[in-house]
Amino acid sequence: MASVKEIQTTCCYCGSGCQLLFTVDQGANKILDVHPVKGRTNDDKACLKGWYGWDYLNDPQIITKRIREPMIRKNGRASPLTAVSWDEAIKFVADNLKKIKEKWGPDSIMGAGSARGPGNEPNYLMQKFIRACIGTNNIDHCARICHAASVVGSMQTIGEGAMSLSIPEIEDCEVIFNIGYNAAASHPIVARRIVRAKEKGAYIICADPRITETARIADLHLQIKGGSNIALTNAMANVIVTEGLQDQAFIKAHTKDFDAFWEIVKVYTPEHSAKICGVSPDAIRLAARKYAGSKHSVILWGMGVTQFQQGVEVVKSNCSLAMLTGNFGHYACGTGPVRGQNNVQGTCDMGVLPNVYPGYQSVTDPKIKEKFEKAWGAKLSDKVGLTLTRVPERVVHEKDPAKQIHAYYIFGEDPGQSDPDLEELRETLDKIDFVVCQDIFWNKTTQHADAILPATAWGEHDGVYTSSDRGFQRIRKVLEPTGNVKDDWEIICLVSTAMGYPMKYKNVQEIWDEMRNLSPKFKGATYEKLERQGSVQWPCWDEKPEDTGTMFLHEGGKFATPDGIGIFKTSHYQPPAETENSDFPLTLCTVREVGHYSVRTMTGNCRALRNLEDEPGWVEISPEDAETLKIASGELVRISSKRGTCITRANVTERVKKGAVYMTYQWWIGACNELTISRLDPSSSTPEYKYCACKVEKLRDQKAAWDDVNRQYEDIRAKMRIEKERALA
Ligand SMILES: Nc1nc2c(c(=O)[nH]1)N[C@H]1C(S)=C(S)[C@@H](COP(=O)(O)OP(=O)(O)OC[C@H]3O[C@@H](n4cnc5c(=O)[nH]c(N)nc54)[C@H](O)[C@@H]3O)O[C@H]1N2
Ligand SMILES: Nc1nc2c(c(=O)[nH]1)N[C@H]1C(S)=C(S)[C@@H](COP(=O)(O)OP(=O)(O)OC[C@H]3O[C@@H](n4cnc5c(=O)[nH]c(N)nc54)[C@H](O)[C@@H]3O)O[C@H]1N2
Ligand code: SF4
Ligand SMILES: [Mo]
Repeated sequence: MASVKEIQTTCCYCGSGCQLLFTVDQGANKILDVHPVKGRTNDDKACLKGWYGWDYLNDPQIITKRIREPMIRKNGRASPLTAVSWDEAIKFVADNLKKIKEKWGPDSIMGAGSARGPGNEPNYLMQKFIRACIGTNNIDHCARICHAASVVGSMQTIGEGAMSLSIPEIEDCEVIFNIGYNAAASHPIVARRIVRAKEKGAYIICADPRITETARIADLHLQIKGGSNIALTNAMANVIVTEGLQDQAFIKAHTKDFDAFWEIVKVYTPEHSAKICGVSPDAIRLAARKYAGSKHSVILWGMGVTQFQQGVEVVKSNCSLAMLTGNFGHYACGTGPVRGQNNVQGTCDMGVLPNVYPGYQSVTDPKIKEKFEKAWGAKLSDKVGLTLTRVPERVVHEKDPAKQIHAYYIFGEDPGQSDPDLEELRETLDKIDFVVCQDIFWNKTTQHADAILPATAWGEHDGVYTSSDRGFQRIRKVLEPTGNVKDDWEIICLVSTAMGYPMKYKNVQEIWDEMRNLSPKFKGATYEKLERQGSVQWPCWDEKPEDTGTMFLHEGGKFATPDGIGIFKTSHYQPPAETENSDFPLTLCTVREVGHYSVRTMTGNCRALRNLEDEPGWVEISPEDAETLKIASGELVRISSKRGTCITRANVTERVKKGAVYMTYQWWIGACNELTISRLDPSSSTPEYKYCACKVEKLRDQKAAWDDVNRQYEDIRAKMRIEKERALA
């Protein structure tokens, strides 16, 4: 008799937080069926990644393979990675980190947490390890290269960095202002809510330089020039004030600094901004009137806002637009920075950031520090730590060894694929004395590691994720892991203990409870409540069953700032750092596609998803540019910037405007981050992934180009130590 069991868990890809039901033959340790079931955010739906994205658990070895043994380089970077016992690997990591800490001090060590498979509990431990055992606040994660600008900009205006509303509320909004967000590809299950809102009569405004699916269903598509967001949002505010459409009572009761805001905004008449944005003044007027015309208006935004050096400024401007029109503090309105990864909201919640402990408690507040010192029995640093995008500065560009980063502990991230300007990143990794990778797959970063610690994947461990709308939800173990792997939390405990700061837990729930007791905002979100409710949205202050969590923030206009008052802020427009020029006449913007996910270690190893799309990816180019370059759709082309070059296929499409090309960052051969610029937003340190200058060249000998692609594919597979036959279609 097969021991067949049904187990519900949360999807491991995007922040939509869909609920999936696995049917498992536990005797055979085999998945029999997976389908979506009703959850708070997803009803009973999932996108194709939910349906098919678990195949990587079978390790089909298409682009990379699972790591099953701890590995170290016994004699420095030039020596090979060899499999060793856990004891030897842990000792090796602990000894090297200890040596570096003694020689160069705690601030010479950097840690990166993971917004992906591991979940909240191992991330809580990761920041605890870096802070209490190493003794530095140098801890960060991929939110930095993602929605950090949303956190910083929202904190400075409305006091809370997360989505103010919930995913289900979106369908009851009357006006959706969608700016720099492509839900159909990024959060398909959020996209359904946008479609439903449309069906219920909502007016949809889409500001995006491309014709996305949201643009297609929008009532008004503002096809603005890349990098011109703030000229648009300032002009919308200008129209609202000039035409007297603002909510004076809300402004008076709940906000401050309107006058300083107006000093900037008054310059941005629709006529002035129209020239910067490349849309008509009347379209801007219409957008402003519609947006201000409802108390159920929401602004949804994504990477088209944050991944610019002016990202934080646009976020502040978005929050100000919502304050200006009284669109905060009640059902179906507010601000929606829709967090990308399955657990990027959670990894921020857990304090895997250089400035805050779990629960967004400042590392510079002496009382808070004292609380954590007491709880953790360690002396903690009151100095804000390093952001991960500034690691290259502190390695390649810092000449004083005393100020350099000497060790990098990378837990569940692949900067070797996902960070900008990969040439510089590789140089950085190569110069760092000691690099640790704790991952489930061989990836581009593991190539540079001195030690590799193999972890269990989503589906092989328990825990909690936080969905984009502040919803804590359980993940559950579905399969028994195979190979010599350990849970992420256990690995961190072993390293910490070996370094002389003992950490010991029975299970993830014990870690969760420690975290809750130190984080007032999350205190009430017990495992019991999570079981009972399925999802608990923070803040949830009280363990009592009556406190079921919080659907929307800033109720009644009371903001999360210290005095409860919202602060108007915006900035003047600045062009992107690197603009088109005679050598590089096109602009490159990098985005995502629906079937593959971030660095693709996981979706690249799911057969159904691989069959949809494979290397070397695509570059979207306008018919006009393609004609000038004599490029046909499907042809291989070379694309280059000042920093690097790669081969990809041309997708000639009317969805993009002349002069601008788009790549997705999922591809290892068509790797757009060889080209991107590492220019950062000064206040959030988020890179300007969405804009740099490039050129596209026709490749006359297509056969030679395909041979090159195939060679590169084989080379990658060899580096990832794949043993299986090439499974390419
Ligand atoms: N050009 C360009 N680049 C970008 C972007 C862009 O728009 N354009 N977007 C950026 C954004 S928004 C983000 S968030 C980043 C994402 O970049 P990353 O965070 O680097 O990418 P991910 O694919 O999410 O996963 C990182 C690693 O986690 C590992 N992993 C998954 N589950 C587990 C687990 O349970 N345990 C352990 N130990 N490891 C696990 C995976 O194998 C993978 O190696 O990319 C950024 N890069
Ligand atoms: N399938 C899949 N889903 C994912 C991911 C994935 O890799 N694959 N990654 C996840 C992650 S980490 C994240 S952060 C989210 C991100 O999801 P999104 O925020 O949707 O990110 P992008 O697709 O990078 O960019 C959004 C849009 O910004 C537009 N844009 C570019 N420049 C500008 C500009 O100057 N102004 C405006 N207004 N728009 C501009 C682009 O054309 C694009 O349509 O997706 C998550 N979901
Ligand atoms: S929408 Fe996101 S959470 Fe839902 S199934 Fe797709 S990838 Fe998973
Ligand atoms: Mo992201």
